[in-house]
Amino acid sequence: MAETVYIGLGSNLDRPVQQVKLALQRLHALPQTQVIQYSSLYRTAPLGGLDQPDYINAVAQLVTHLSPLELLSNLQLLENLQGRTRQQRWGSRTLDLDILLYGQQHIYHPRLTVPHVGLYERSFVLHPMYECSPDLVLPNGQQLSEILPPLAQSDIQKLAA
Ligand code: ROI
Repeated sequence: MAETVYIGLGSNLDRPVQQVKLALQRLHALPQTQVIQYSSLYRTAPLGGLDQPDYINAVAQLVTHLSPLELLSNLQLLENLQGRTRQQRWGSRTLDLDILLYGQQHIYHPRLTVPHVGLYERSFVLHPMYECSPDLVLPNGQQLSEILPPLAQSDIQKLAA
């Protein structure tokens, strides 16, 4: 069965705008998967270790026939292609590709937790996701629009296209 999934993209190393744009292009080549749309790019203040550069974040909406773990493996290949080494928790990274939502499913697996940990609090995920799907209902039953933090109060800034 095809599922609608949302992927979070993030980079704060090695020309992050280019890293995220390249990754968005590479999503089109995923097997058994169609890219439906993606958000603008956002410049965001680092969450966690503050002694690191700002991030570029974006969200892509896909429809896929891949299972969650197949999708994860494919995304990890793309991360590796763009020079990601397993880095410190909370540290800088050239490319992060996170499965934010996989349909309305809750997944608890040693390799994968969906919805992504922190999804409900992270404005750098919620705002780009809202741009893709303003009417989205989250797996906990909440409307995305209801939990969207005010943009003015968030450390995030939409980049010009
Ligand atoms: N902070 C921001 N702003 N964006 C990210 O993508 C991001 N990713 C991370 C941590 C280190 C939690 N901080 C982040 O993994």
